[in-house]
Amino acid sequence: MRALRLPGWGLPAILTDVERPSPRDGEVLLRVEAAGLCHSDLHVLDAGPAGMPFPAPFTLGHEIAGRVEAVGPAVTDVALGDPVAVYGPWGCGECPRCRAGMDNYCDRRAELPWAGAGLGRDGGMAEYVLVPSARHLEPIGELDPLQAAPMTDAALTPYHAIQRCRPALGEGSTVAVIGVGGLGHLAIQILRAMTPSRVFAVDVRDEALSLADRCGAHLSTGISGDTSRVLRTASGGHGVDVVLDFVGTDSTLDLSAGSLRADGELVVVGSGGGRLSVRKPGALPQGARISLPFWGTRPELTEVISLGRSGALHVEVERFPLSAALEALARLRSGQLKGRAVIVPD
Ligand code: FEH
Ligand code: ZN
Ligand code: ZN
Repeated sequence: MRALRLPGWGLPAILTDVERPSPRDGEVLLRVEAAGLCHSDLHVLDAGPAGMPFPAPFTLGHEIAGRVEAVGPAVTDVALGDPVAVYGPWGCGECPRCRAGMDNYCDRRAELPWAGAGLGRDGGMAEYVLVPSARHLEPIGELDPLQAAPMTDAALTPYHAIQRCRPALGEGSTVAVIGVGGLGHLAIQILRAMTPSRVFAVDVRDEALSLADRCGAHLSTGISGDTSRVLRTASGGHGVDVVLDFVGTDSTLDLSAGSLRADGELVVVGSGGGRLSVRKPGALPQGARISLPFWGTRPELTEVISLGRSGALHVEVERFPLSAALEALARLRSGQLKGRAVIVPD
């Protein structure tokens, strides 16, 4: 079968043929219908020879939707042909976190030779994908797989981040969404669907700010030396209650700190590698809380797919056949994508 592979750490991705896997005890084989492309795939490809804490080669793709093609012995909770989305952060399955459906915070992460689908284990940028357990499969019903696949990360990650700071997102609150890309545009929709908070979108690109407006942002603004003043003014002068930083660079973290209300929450979602000094006195306001959420939980994926099926979420998708996956990677890297690239086996 065709697959987009990382052949080894520090090597470029290749489109190649690999053997189609067969499910063993407890495993499920899916025929892939869609696989989302994420900035983290670039981090995987750019990890260099030292790589990440799991071995290569493997097939890329951690945002997956498809249909059950075959099941291994003892698998009873899915049937052939079932349309499903895949929960991507596969943990050990035995620790208290995994038992609570929080594989994203598995206690044994450091011991595992993988982080999940397309992350040390073969992922979904292929014709078929092997899922280690049916517990990772979420039924999607009539939801378009090209919508469902990116929701497993691009929607699940902001959903998890938002759920963790819901108490700060009540009536009269304000929230800044910094970075209106694959995750940010869904964050705006989730905030509008689930909270009364007023949403301020920040991005450097005009087309991203237009997307923010379409997604329901109450205000959208570019990034300049004046942006924290704009956000402070829009929030009544005291700063925003929550900042969701989907970029995470030095400049966006500085902007976040300068825009946050006292006792506000700074949520760093983006892996831009930026630094922010945490000291008193310092750039952060009194009472500030900082969090670095990662992906989302298995129960939250059920909630996200339910939001998707209700029509409350719409993913801006740019479709690519698997045969053009390397072009999709190039377009992601050059910042030319409008929305989330989704790879479809051809
Ligand atoms: C996936 C794998 C590794 C790092 C970060 C990610 C995110 O895309 C998950 O939301
Ligand atoms: Zn991702
Ligand atoms: Zn675990």
